[in-house]
Amino acid sequence: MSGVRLKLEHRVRPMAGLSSCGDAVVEAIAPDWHFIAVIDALGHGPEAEDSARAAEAAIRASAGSPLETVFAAVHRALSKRRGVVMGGLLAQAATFTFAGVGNVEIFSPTEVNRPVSMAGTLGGGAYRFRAFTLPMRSGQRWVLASDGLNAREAGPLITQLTTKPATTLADTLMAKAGRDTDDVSLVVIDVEGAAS
Ligand SMILES: [Mn+2]
Repeated sequence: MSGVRLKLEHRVRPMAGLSSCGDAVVEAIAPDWHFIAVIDALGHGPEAEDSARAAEAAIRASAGSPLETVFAAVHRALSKRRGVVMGGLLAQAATFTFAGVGNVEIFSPTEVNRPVSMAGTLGGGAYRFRAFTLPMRSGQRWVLASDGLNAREAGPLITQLTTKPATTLADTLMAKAGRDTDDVSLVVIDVEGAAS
């Protein structure tokens, strides 16, 4: 993958008072194919966790496939379970592709326009798929998060902590922008060693 390295720092926690979690961060790798996704199953508790695990298994089973195929595989895997929303970044060669379905957040580096997630739910009813091709450069920091993270609070924190280690950012986001009323998941992706 042309010398590029993605350094990930992720956090996942269930909503206050619950032990099972319907959010998940998934990293799946195949030759020239590195996918990082945030999954948020509808609702909370064990059934939501079951959906998140089924979605993760579907991603792993389709590793190496085009992004649209991965989303379709997750959709099919959840036909008898609760639906999920999902956003993911696929790194191939020196390019990212983002796709999202439903309410998931992506925070892009300042010089890159933020792609948008499409309406819908995987596994539930219909969904729209659209992939965005994005530049990959050394020094970029991307953040994917579920709606358990308050995006209006998270955005300024990401800017303020731009020179801090990813662990500091991830911990601060959880502490200051994580909602107690929902499962929370986030992943900080630092791009190292790509052509800039
Ligand atoms: Mn949520």
